[in-house]
Order: sequence, then C-alpha cells, then structure tokens
Amino acid sequence: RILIIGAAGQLGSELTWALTELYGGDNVIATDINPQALTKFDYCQSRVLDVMDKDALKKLVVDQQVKQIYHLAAVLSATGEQNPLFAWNLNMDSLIFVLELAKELKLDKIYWPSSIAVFGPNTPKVNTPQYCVKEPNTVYGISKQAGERWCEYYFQKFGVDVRSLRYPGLIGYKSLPGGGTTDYAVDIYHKAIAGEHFVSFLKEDTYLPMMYMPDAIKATLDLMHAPKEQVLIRSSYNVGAISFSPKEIFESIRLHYPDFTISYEPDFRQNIADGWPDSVDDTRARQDWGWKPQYGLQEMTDDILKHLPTFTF
Ligand code: VAH
Repeated sequence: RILIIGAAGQLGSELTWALTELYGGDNVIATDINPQALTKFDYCQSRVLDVMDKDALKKLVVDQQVKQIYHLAAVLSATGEQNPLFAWNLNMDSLIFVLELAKELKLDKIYWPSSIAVFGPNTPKVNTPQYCVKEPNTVYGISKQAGERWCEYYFQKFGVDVRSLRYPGLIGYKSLPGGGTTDYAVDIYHKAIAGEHFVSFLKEDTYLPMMYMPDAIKATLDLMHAPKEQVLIRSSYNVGAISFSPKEIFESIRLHYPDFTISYEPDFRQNIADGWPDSVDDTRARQDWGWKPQYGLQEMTDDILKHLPTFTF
C-alpha cells in the first residue's frame, strides 16, 4: 500500500487523487493531522495521523503493509518564519523518522519534496544550476537543504530508495496553498473570479519559478516510476516549468477579466522571495528520467479560469 503523510495539503490533495486513480482506493491511505480535511478523500482510505506520533506512524505502516510513503507534511516558508524551532523540528524529525522506518522495514520507495527554497541570496538567480552555492535564509529552506543531505545519506549508506524534487511555486485550482511565499499566485485567481481587487504581497517585478499542478504531479509520478538506475541524483532534482512576476500573471488573468485590478504591498515574504531564483536549470531531470513540462503561463491561466468558477472544495 501507499501512505501519504500530509495528504490534505495543497500538493498532498492532488497527489492523493492521482495515486488513487492510478492504484485504486484500497491501496492508498491518505493521512493528515486535520480530520475535517480528510473528508474530501471519498475514494481511498483515510486516517488522522500526527506525523510527530512515531508509534502511530510505525503501527500504521506495519498493520497496513505500507510499501511506499509520500512524506509531504511540512511547515512552509512563510509560516516557518513565524515559528522557526517548531518548523525545524517538524520538518526534520519527521523526515529522519520516515527514512529510519524505510531502512528498518525495507520499504520499497519514499518520496519527499524539496524546494527552490534550498537556494539563497548568493545562488546564481537565472537558470540556477543543479549544483551550486546554497545558503538558504529561511528555516524552511534550511530544513529542505538538510533534508536533501539526509535523503542522499540514507540512499548511499542504507540503500533506501528515497526520491525528491525541488519544486518551484505550485499553482492549482483543486486545493489551497498552506503558508508559502508563492501562495499569492493561487489567491490571485480566486480574487479575479470573485470580482475583487487583488493585493500582491510581492513587488510587481518579482520573478519566481512556478509550475502548474498537473505538471508537478506528472513530474512526481514520472520520477517515482523511473527505473532505479535512472535516478542518479539522490539529494533532489531541479525541475522548472514557468517563471513569471505578479504583474505578468495579473496580465494573463486580465485577458479574461478586463476589470480586474491589482496593487502591490510587499511584506516579509518579499525578503524570502528575493533570496530565491528567478528560474532553474532542470537539464538533469530531463536527461535522467525524461522530465518535460506541458504548461506555460497563459495555458495555466486559461485552464484554471475554465475550471475554478465551478470547482467545489
Ligand atoms: C513555499 N510553496 O512557498 C512553497 C514552496 C517554492 C515555494 O516551497 O514555501
């Protein structure tokens, strides 16, 4: 069976639906700390699970013959800055426990998301390389950088088949973001459809690497389905798709909503975004396991604005 930890999050929701589609509801167990959020999963199994409850997690893995774990539970970049030690403990303690469990119980595969947050202010900003200086200045970024080191360590030392992607900002209409610095790029669509003015917490020309959720799901499943010998990077792969600024995504939406308006009120998240790349070099993902994004900015906006008005959460 496949266990998803943090299934009710922005990425978790969509991965859970995709994995259920692929493997059938009996083989997928969606877990999250938030019981209400689990009600959206009516085609797979679901249970409340606090990822910090190690005994409960181990019991679930053993009792349910779990062979793969998608460990998505984490405190994201913006929230992490409000509570640094809690974020560090949750993000790191839970990952190391999952890796330890994989080693002890010889699980087949582990998926763990990294992020462009591993890069910092002195990383090359344009076409950021797979290998480069990484001095993240957020707790979230530090935890993702340390997490990548642990993943590679457990692969090299104990043969744990753990795989990872450095996601850019993820944008989708089927779930809401949870405390990240790229959340504005989801919220802006909801405001446009509601006919409301949008206030951007980033400056109009702040470029960030972004990805439409269908591309993120495809990248994740392509990586997880790749033959082991093709997964040559066991820290985490750069994956890119689109790069845009708040002004550009606003303009792409205004083609559909001519009266839509925006203003810019940068807050503490501007500082986080300024330390992240504008775009990433994902040559290795393309070479090793055939990564290829499908969606550009306008295709994403057109697809979201086609579905979001009638999507029920
Ligand atoms: C965040 N959405 O903003 C996440 C992601 C690249 C951004 O890691 O924290």
